[in-house]
Amino acid sequence: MNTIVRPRILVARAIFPEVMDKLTQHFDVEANPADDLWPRDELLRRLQGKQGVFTTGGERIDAALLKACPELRICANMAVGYNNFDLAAMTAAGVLGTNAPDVLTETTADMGFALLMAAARRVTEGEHFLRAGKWDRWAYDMLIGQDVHGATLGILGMGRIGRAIARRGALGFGMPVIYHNRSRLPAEEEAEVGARYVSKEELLKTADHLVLVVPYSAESHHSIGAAELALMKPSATLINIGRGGVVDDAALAQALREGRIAAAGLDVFEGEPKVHPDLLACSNVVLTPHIGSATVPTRKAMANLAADNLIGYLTQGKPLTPLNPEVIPA
Ligand code: 8YV
Repeated sequence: MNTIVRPRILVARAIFPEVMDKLTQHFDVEANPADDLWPRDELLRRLQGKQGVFTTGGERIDAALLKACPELRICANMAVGYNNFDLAAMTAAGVLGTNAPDVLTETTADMGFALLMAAARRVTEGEHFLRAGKWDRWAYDMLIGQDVHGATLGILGMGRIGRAIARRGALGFGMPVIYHNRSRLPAEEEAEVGARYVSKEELLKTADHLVLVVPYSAESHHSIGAAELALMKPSATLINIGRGGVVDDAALAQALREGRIAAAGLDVFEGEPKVHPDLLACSNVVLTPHIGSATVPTRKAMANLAADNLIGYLTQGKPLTPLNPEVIPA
């Protein structure tokens, strides 16, 4: 009698039970229900003999890991960003990488706007003030901030999420929208999202609210540092929903402390989950723990997409959102 050998996969973090159920219909699954953060050597050990791994963005997949796990064929990230993957090393090793694009675009754009509004209108600062029992009278300048409607919205990084933010600003808040990106959008796309292309310098000098949606890479490291912050208006706000490391957090804290920009809203940090102590000490920054995609429907859609990539590739050779399709056997 023939026994069908099912592919073996590792799910590196705890995920939705229904997604685990779907995976176990197709694979022998080693899971992590306790949601432990496995040290690298434990991840390597658990990956032995596995053909696939479900990652969530925190697990580094590089040449050394791939060499130590020769049976691995696919790493499916439950994130649109994949700076945890050394994609060149994966391609060289013939290992497929997949990410989770599109399903989180609108949710993450909502979060960008939430941070923008909270920072500009000093929402969390106001709440802390109230809870601390400091609200004992009206004052003409109590917690006055900056307008969002009609102000100039700047966007650095005009991918899917950048375009969704542009649409919100232009259509919902009557904001003139300017952007800078490595490559300029075609004219019809610019018109559709209501955005005008400018140089990075003009973006920094002109934006009232600047939203960063840039992936992290050696090239984007500290794209916003002391020199860039110095170009911004003292009334401006800076929002980062892209990746930590795109902003020099120490330089930003100094600019906020010295009032060289008005406020910031940050969902991502250099070296997260640690947050620079100087940022923690600033009252004019809204801080959230990397929750840009954290809604029930969106996190379920991301987990399902990662699972469907594993199922599609390991059972039929057909992943949904491959990053290096050149490794897929013809
Ligand atoms: C993820 C994200 O939740 O998709 C991304 O790139 O930043 C978030 O939506 C996070 O990366 C999981 O680690």
